[in-house]
Amino acid sequence: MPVHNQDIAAVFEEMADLLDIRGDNPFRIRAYRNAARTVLELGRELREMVEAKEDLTALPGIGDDLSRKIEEIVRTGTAAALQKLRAEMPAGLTEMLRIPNLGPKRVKSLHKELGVQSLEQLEKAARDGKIRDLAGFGEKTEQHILDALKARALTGKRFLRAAVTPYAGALLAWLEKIPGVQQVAPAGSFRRAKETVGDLDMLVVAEAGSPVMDRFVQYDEVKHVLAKGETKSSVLLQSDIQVDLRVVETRSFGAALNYFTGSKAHNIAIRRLGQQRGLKINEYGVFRDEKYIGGRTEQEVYAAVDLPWIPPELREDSGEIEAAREGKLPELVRADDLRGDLHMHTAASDGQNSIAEMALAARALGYEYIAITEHSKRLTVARGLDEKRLMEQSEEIDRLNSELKGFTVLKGVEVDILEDGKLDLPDDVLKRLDLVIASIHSKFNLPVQKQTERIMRAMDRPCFTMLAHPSGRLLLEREPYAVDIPRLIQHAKERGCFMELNAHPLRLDLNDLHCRMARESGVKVCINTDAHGVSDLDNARFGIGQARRGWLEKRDVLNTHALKQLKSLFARTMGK
Ligand code: DGT
Ligand code: CA
Ligand code: CA
Ligand code: ZN
Repeated sequence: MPVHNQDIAAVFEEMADLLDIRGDNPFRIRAYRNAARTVLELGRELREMVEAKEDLTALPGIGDDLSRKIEEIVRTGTAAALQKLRAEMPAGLTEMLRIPNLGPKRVKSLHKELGVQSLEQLEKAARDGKIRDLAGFGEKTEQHILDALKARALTGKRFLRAAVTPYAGALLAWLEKIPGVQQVAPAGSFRRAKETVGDLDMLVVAEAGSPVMDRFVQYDEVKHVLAKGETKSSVLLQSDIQVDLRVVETRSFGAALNYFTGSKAHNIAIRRLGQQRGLKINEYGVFRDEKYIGGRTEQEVYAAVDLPWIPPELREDSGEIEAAREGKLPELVRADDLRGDLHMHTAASDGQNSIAEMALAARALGYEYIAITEHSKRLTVARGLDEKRLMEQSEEIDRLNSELKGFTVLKGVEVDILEDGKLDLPDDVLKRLDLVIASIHSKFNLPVQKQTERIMRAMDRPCFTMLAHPSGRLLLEREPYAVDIPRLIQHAKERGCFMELNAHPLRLDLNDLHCRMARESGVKVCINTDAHGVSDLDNARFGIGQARRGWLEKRDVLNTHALKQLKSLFARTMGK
């Protein structure tokens, strides 16, 4: 891994902290802190300056000693002096520094006065009420420490995007109403539409004197305040979701939004493009020779490095920058491109509503068609349909269609793929339907080759329109089964059938990479909600987010097509 300026600054910061805890010479400590800042704000990579044998002592605050240390860090990734300091001090002290509200001064006094040298001892001291009596602490700080330790135990915990969405919406609306607040935006993985979110990042532009931070930490849903400052605060909501809020100036809004939207890899790549042009790009703006030249909008940031604006869902440094440079960014599919939903259940199997109720709800969303796709008989827990009940349902759909104007209910099924790759209903029954969705609900543990071949055999049956939830994963709950998705995509291409992107927030299956693969192979992806009730139809938006992360355009998505076109695409998959 090449060493970046941030890495060098991090070494100096940690050295300053450790020296501070040890009670070292304040001038020495300040020298390291200043050096860290110089390094961070430098518009060029020190690594390159070292390679070019440039004189680093020409930089402000960098003397012989620091210049040698920079060379050492570039060469080895760390500094022997830091290793020595770490070895001299209990490891727990460094960890304690990462707790918001605990700076070197406080860590030092916890260590000296109470003998605390680990997070466990810190927690015990706080629980025993020993910390409140230390000079400079108090009861409130003691509680903050306990809260932060709890939050720390929770970090690593992730939330479904769908679980944080209502919280994000409510908080944004509430922030907007605070006096002096001019602009509010979500950032981070949430804005990139990742299927799971570690914490929520929010950005605010506010006039000077706006009470935004005071109000933020008083928000109803706040359980703990983890840190509160003028430009940055963090809280834990009742739901245990952490929210980081940053307040920025108008002229920095675009630059900050770009920075805090990430991903980190994308940021680093953009910043490097800036460096190549002699620009410094950070969360405050775009700078040439310390002079602000832009950053009010994200467009200004991208324009500074000769790129068009890049949609957040693509910002993973996985080819989007090259595509942007060549003018080949995809025109991503949008929610209002969808014309229907082709996977849903009704009360006939394990759903909650009637066919008519599903149809009316879908029409209210602006759709032109839906498909009813109940489970097949094998799935007894879901009251799967046998041939007789399926044919009865067909008649009900015919009756309904004759009443509905400008809206069509298609006849489908979600048929189980049996262990040998046969389908759970006979071909002559399936043939009478408009489409056949097939999926796996048993034998998840087959070896990868067997599982893949099982599904390929199913695809080769005379009636097979699309494979539903292809990997079987349940986010945060169940890993995908072992299956070779690229091979399935290839087979779907040859067979002329389709892949589902199941939009259920727990599934989002296909994943983004496989969506991209399907697009590149020319296999259309169908965004289906798998709704079990009318309110589930709304989940399509999560499928759209995932499709966009997968670079899909309107034409790559099956259910953006008009009914007529759809029917001819289906006919080929139904042996017609
Ligand atoms: P998450 O919360 O784990 O789902 O993922 P993110 O992407 O929201 O990550 P988070 O909350 O840690 O940080 C928000 C954004 O801030 C991240 O996407 C990029 C930016 N960021 C954070 N730390 C760094 C860093 O060390 N370097 C750079 N270049 N950007 C960073
Ligand atoms: Ca985040
Ligand atoms: Ca964050
Ligand atoms: Zn289903």
